[in-house]
Order: sequence, then structure tokens, then C-alpha cells
Amino acid sequence: MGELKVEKHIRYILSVEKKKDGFESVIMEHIRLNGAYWGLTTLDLLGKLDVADTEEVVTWIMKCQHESGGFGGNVGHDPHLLYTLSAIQVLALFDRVNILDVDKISNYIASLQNEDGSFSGDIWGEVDTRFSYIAICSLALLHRMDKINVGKAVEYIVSCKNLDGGFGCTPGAESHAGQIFCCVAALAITGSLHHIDKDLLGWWLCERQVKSGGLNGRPEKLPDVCYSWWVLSSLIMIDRVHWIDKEKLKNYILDCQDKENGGISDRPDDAVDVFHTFFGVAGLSFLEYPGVKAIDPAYALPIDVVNRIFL
Ligand code: BD6
Ligand code: ZN
Repeated sequence: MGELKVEKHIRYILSVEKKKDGFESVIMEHIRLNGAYWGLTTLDLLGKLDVADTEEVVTWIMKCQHESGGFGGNVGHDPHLLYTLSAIQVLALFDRVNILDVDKISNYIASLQNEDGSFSGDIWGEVDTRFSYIAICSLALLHRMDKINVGKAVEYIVSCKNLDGGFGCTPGAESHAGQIFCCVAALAITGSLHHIDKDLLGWWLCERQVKSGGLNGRPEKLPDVCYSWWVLSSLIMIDRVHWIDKEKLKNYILDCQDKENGGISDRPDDAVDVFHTFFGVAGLSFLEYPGVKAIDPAYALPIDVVNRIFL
């Protein structure tokens, strides 16, 4: 496993940012704004955000904004909550949230809340607890929580809680670590964690650790580095992170690095990508790996960025 190859990962991220026609750039074309969030937040966690060209990134991000106020995954793409959060998060990294028309973007987000308190991802209406998290996280970062019915939003999220203590994408849907992160983080941001049975959910989450030390997303599934984020951030938010073996998880993440070319993959010897590089470094941040900045488990941003927004 060795140690974190910081310089290699920084060079890898910059190579993906620069290369427009590379395989990874092409398949991630439609979610490029998410890719910017994953790459730039990783650089900041490694203390190297300064290698990015702030003006170039900020100018490009604003080109992704639709007249509705929402952001698309790339310039000219239809707006969707998935990319609107990434835009706010990247602007927050650069302390440039002030260039946003906050009322316009928060009106767009609020327009997607449904009668039952749930949120649709865009005007086509798909409902998923991911979108509840994105709406609540975005509005909190913009200090505009008053634009939505928070009580109904919380009520809907609680209606998605299962008998195993976990959460799914809609009421009655199977518990999945990704959805659990969204619901726990949204409840944490709204000060509603009392709705969670921490021992029952903590048990479901710590059961995600397999013998290799890695974490999976559901029972019987293979471990995957990105669950180092979905599972670990949830355990931290409900104060049960001591229920997993941190040393074994750290070694699992370090084993998923491409030590030659940089980048982190979902499992050892798989192809690396910016998504897993981010969630691997963020996982190491939670494990207090030396030289990696602390990240906030609910806002998925470096703690110093969150403090600048809320303090
Ligand atoms: C998300 C997560 C948390 C909060 C809000 C969110 N909005 C969207 C997501 C999931 C999104 C993401 O993390 N955005 O920042 N995921 C993706 O963009 C990935 C991109 C991807 C595709 C293929 C391979 C690697 C990365 N995506 C579209 C996915 O479907 C990945 C695929 C995957 C990676 N490793 C195992 N599968 N799955 C994924 O993100 O699942 C996590 C998840 C699912 C549902 C709710 C929350 C989190
Ligand atoms: Zn993954």
C-alpha cells in the first residue's frame, strides 16, 4: 500500500482537466461540472488549489448557468439539481459565491419542491432523496433555507427510512449507502438527526466493511473506494465511526492508487477516474491521513471553506 502519492494525483487531475478529448473527458462530458467539483476539491484537500486557473474555471462555470437559474452539466446543457450543487461548491472553493444571483438560483431550486416535501431533479420530475440533499445543501450554502418548506422536506426524507435503519431513493426503496449519505447529511444540515436510530443505522453501515478493509454499498456487494465517502461520512455524522477498522480501510484506499500515473480506482488494479480519486482522498481526510485537509461530512467541502461561509 505505501503512502499517498500526492504529486502523482495532482498531475493526474490536471491532465484530465486539460485534456478535452481523452477517454475520461469524453465519457464525463455531460457531467463535466461534477468532474470540476471532484477534481478541484481534491486539489484543495491536498493543499494545491492554487495550481488551478481560478478565472478560467469561474468563467466556464458561469457559462453553464441556464436562464432558469439552474446549471447544466456542461455549457448549453439543460439545467438539473445534480450540477447546480457542484457549481455552488466550486464557487465556494474559490470564495466566489458572491458573483451568483443568489435569489435567481435559490428560486430555481425551490421551484423543484413537490407538495409532499420531496424534490424533483429537474422539470421532468424524477424524485429521489439525492435531490432532497442537493436542494438542502445548496440552499444552506446560499443562506436561503427560508425559500423552501423545511419541515415537509424533513418529513419526506423520514418517510424513506427503512426497517433496517437505512434509507432508499423513495419511500419503500432498498437501503443503499449513497442514499443513506444523502438523507443523513440533509437531516444533519436541518438539525433533524433525532429522527435516526444511530445504533441500528450504525450497525448497517459498519457491516459494509469487508475482510479486505474496503467498504461496499449494500450487503454482499464488492468493496469500492467511493463508499469510503458514502459510508464513512454517514458514520461520522451519527457518531459511530469508531465501529469500523480505520487502519484497514486506509490501507485499502492506498492499495487502489495507480502509483505510476496517479489517480485512484474503485478497486485495486482497476482503471482510475477523477470521481474515485476525489472520494478516496476525501476518505483519507476522514481517516486523518497526514497532509490531507479536513473535509466536512455534510457539505462535502473542506472545513475551512465551510467555516468561511458560516462563521
Ligand atoms: C450524488 C451523490 C451525493 C449527493 C448528491 C449527488 N448527486 C449525484 C450524486 C451521485 C453522483 C455524484 O457523486 N455527484 O457528485 N455520481 C456520479 O456522478 C457518478 C459518476 C460516475 C459514473 C461512472 C463511474 C464513476 C463515476 N455516477 C453517475 C454514478 O452513477 C456512480 C457510479 C459508480 C461509482 N462507483 C460505483 N458506482 N454511482 C454513484 O455515484 O452512486 C453513489 C450515489 C448513488 C445515489 C445517491 C447518492 C450517491
Ligand atoms: Zn465507486
